[in-house]
Amino acid sequence: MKLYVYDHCPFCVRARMIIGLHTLPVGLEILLNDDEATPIGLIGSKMVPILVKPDGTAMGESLNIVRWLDEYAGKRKLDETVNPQIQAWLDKVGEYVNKLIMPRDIQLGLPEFATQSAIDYFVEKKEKNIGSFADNLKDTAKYLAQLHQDLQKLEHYVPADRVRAGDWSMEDILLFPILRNLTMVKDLQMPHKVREYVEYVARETRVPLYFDRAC
Ligand SMILES: N[C@@H](CCC(=O)N[C@@H](CS)C(=O)NCC(=O)O)C(=O)O
Repeated sequence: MKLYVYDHCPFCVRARMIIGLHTLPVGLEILLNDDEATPIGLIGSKMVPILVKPDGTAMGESLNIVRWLDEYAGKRKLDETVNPQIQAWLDKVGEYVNKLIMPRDIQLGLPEFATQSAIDYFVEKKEKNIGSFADNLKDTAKYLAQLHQDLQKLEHYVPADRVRAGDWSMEDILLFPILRNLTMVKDLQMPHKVREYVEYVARETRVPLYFDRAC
């Protein structure tokens, strides 16, 4: 099987997590961000992740891929329960987190941005949603102050103990990809338990973090 992704894509991380948890034989293929032909040829839209299954058919939509792979692996690992507090936290942080993340996505030397045209494609598309990357970078301190407050709240209900006990949930599939992307923000301070959670999940799912290249 093959999974088409961008490294920075949080939806793709969802699929990578379940592959790592089950150690499934799925090859990772990182597309250039401006490659429209490959995803459109596979699923009819310019969107990743895309899973190509053993029968050669292609499947889009991260949560469908996650559930399909969890089932395919034989013994399901994921509980469907999602703590409403975690969902509310994700909704709140989701309002501004891309302003910290997207301008940094293109500064990390990721394979999907190996060409200038791939970078230009991303910038043009995403600035329509979040405004100028340069302006957002200048506002880093403001968004980081808000994020630090929100992370302090998350510290109270981050499910670090549950995952340590080997119990995995859809909640982790939703939460970890966002926290993983935040590790690319240089002055980020993660409260103790949140950091423990992120590092543990990264290890168990084999999805590396960005701490070493934060900018
Ligand atoms: N609902 C989709 C969303 C996937 C998605 O938005 N992927 C982004 C990358 S993070 C994408 O491919 N966007 C097209 C683009 O950036 O041109 C899913 O869960 O798989």
